[in-house]
Amino acid sequence: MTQVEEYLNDIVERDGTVHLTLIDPASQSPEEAAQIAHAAALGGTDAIMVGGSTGAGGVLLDQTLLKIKEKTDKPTILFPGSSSGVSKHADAVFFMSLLNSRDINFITTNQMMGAPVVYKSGIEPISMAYLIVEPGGTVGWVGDAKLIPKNKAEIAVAYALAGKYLGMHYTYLEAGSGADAPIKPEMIAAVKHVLGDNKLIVGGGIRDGEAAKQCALAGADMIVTGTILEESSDVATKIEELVSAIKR
Ligand code: 1GP
Repeated sequence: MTQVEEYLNDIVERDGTVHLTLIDPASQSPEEAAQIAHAAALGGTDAIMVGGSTGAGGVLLDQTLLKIKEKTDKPTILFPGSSSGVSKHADAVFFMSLLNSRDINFITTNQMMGAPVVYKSGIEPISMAYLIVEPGGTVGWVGDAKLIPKNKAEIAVAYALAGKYLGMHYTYLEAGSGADAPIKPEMIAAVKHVLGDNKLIVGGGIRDGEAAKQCALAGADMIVTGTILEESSDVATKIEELVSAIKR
């Protein structure tokens, strides 16, 4: 385990739950992304995830990271949709495999292409099982996921165990960006129960403090919010609402 992973795990120990702010480089200019990151840091977020399913690589990704780093010293963690989502300007990368994809590209091939870039750049890989649950949104479609039915906690549990036995430290239950509702508490609780000390991230469709709190109470170690911040006119206040709902 190294720096960023340790930093996140320490916050889970201390505060109960981590808040992660997701910024998709394709959704705004690098300067606007940096403003969101700055406001999110003021509001109490713990780290900035950077990535997206489409158009989130290359110069735009590099510039977005550089601008974010000018505005905040919170760790930046890549959330790549493919091998093109890797940038040397980040602190860490969620090195993830979309375990319920039908397409081997999202299970091992992009990982094979991205791994040498991660190795050479020295950014920290954090191994993660990525699981997409209904409705799945854009990432479900792009990743050709065989979506886990939202009421079938046992399927999510079986995938989470497989990820854990394969050695992945983190498990991400994803409802899809902009989902109409977050992952159900019953599924979160069942997955956390088998994960034990392994960390569980939950995201997709979390729009307010109450929803974030329900996820945290059910067993999520980390909460991700993206869309609501892009839509908010006062990001710092929105983050404060989310953070105060999930921290001890
Ligand atoms: C998407 O889970 C994240 O990968 C965040 O979802 O945009 O709905 O917050 P939202």
